[in-house]
Amino acid sequence: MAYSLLWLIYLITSCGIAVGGAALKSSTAVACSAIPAPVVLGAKVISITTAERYNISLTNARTGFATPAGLEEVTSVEGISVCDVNVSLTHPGDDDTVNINVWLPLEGWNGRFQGVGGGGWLAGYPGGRALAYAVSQGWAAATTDGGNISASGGVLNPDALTSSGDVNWGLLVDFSSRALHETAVVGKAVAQSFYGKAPRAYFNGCSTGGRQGYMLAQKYPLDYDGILANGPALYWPTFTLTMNWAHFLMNSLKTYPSPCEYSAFQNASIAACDALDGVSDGIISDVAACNFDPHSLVGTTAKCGEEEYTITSAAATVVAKIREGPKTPWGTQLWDGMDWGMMYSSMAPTKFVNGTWVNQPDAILDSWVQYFILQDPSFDFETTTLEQLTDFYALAPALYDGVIGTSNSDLSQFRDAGRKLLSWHGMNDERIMINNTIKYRLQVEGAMGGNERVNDFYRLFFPPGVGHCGGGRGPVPRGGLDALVAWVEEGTAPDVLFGEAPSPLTGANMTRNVCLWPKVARYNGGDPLLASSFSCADSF
Ligand SMILES: *[C@@H]1O[C@H](CO)[C@@H](O)[C@H](O)[C@H]1NC(C)=O
Ligand SMILES: *[C@@H]1O[C@H](CO)[C@@H](O)[C@H](O)[C@H]1NC(C)=O
Ligand SMILES: *[C@@H]1O[C@H](CO)[C@@H](O)[C@H](O)[C@H]1NC(C)=O
Ligand SMILES: *[C@@H]1O[C@H](CO)[C@@H](O)[C@H](O)[C@H]1NC(C)=O
Ligand SMILES: *[C@@H]1O[C@H](CO)[C@@H](O)[C@H](O)[C@H]1NC(C)=O
Ligand SMILES: *[C@@H]1O[C@H](CO)[C@@H](O)[C@H](O)[C@H]1NC(C)=O
Ligand SMILES: *[C@@H]1O[C@H](CO)[C@@H](O)[C@H](O)[C@H]1NC(C)=O
Ligand SMILES: [Ca+2]
Repeated sequence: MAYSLLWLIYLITSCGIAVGGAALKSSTAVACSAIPAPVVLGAKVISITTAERYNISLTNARTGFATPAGLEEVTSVEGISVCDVNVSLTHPGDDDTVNINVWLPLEGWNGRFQGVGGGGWLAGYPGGRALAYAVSQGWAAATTDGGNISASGGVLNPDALTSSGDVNWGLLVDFSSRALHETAVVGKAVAQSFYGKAPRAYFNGCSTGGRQGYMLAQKYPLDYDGILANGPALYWPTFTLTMNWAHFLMNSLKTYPSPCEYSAFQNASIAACDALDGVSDGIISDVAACNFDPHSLVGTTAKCGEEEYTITSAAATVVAKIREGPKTPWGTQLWDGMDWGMMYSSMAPTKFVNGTWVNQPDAILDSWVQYFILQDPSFDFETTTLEQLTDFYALAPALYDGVIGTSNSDLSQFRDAGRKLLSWHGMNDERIMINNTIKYRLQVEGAMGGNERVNDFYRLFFPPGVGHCGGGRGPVPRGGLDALVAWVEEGTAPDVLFGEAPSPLTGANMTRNVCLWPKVARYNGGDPLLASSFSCADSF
């Protein structure tokens, strides 16, 4: 009896059948130290290093979830043990080195692989902080430095230009797409070697990570079974310029509003438009109905503790033009603007220096102009004229849409292979305007049979009041990855994403279901803090 039970357990484990939710290693599995260098087409593997590491604890592990408080939720991870794998590769002719870091849980593998995306000019975060939480949840996970185009995510490395001052195309291609594909290839291959079984594969990213997810769906549609891609930095060449619009405005109007003045505009826009969606909950959900006029504040006093400012017409003009978005000297719209309700102080930050408020330039944007548009790292964006800016809007997509635009609307391979793309974008994203994502979505709908047919493989959600990858005032979607897994593996397509945040009015826990775009959450009466007081509808 005892003997046959043991035999049965042996049979089950040696066939790699999942027991108790965890997939066990199959008989073709190899030891961590014996994982072979994967074959990566178009690249040459320089090295593979592996090490078993036991009982790792981290207090600052990134969860990959958005949080009401800000971009990055961190948590403690305790006592995980992994096979840590680094694969370095290069592309003959490009003189580059791409480092890929894979963590494979030694116990409790859930049968899945997760590619973890980056942010700003960082393709990812090798070294463990980005992988530990996924591993603690049973995932094998990988991330890449994407060739290391930047060490900080803001300023680019000098080798973004070659020694002769040309654009380092190989490195740009690595960052844009190639290293993302290779991370999937390498991560899945080493997981398969180590466990003896091919994993299901998912991608998880926001901002640059969101762009990476869309790029994978467009260019490498077979790499992942499911892609979670939030707050995506699509149309990178042009949208990145638009992130600099507020800085340009402040410089050209020589007006640098303090965070307190910006807060007064944000509060007044919310006061004017909160109720238009049917419920005064401190959140503007119906942004299209909001016609706030910032000039209505001119002459009033913004007061924050001891600080007091009289709102000037110039400050109101800065805010009005942030909403409007960039225009040429002759008034043609260059790109979209930012909706009302925005946290301006994190989009157009100013700082207090020598008794006065000054611009706080954004290195991500400045380096895009310096290195890639002008190949002149010494160029001072602070002095840009509107004529120059208009030129940049023409040049940037002409030069770079093909490599990093992430705007190809043909997702037919992705769709036909049964892959799923889940995406949300905070309506008060203070870095990437939602119209950027809506523009892409409408392009895909135009190319691929309209809204409902696109919903079969690509679902999009716009949580009201939510900032860039989290933060802001509105309920932040939670559990997107679980929803994606259920969609891929059980076929249950999500119609809502569950969101939560402290109420901006009282701080009490507020829940809300974010509806599948273009549906909106209509208030039916009852407690506005409860998701059950709303239902998804065509209009407010
Ligand atoms: C892999 O690289 C990371 C840094 O990116 C390093 O912290 C880690 O020790 C390396 N692991 C192995 C097995 O070489
Ligand atoms: C794991 O590490 C913790 C401290 O980080 C320690 O208290 C514990 O004894 C370790 N467990 C094992 C099995 O080594
Ligand atoms: C990335 O580049 C920076 C600056 O050149 C350098 O300090 C850093 O060591 C590089 N990191 C890797 C992983 O190559
Ligand atoms: C805006 O409203 C918040 C409360 O939501 C408050 O803390 C802040 O002081 C207000 N800003 C101004 C300038 O009054
Ligand atoms: C977004 O696009 C819509 C439709 O074109 C437009 O009406 C709206 O003003 C745009 N919003 C912003 C903030 O630019
Ligand atoms: C602030 O004032 C100091 C002393 O006059 C000066 O050295 C410094 O450059 C000033 N900083 C800025 C940003 O103007
Ligand atoms: C908010 O309420 C939801 C639903 O009841 C619950 O799942 C969540 O844990 C609560 N969050 C907080 C911070 O209390
Ligand atoms: Ca409202």
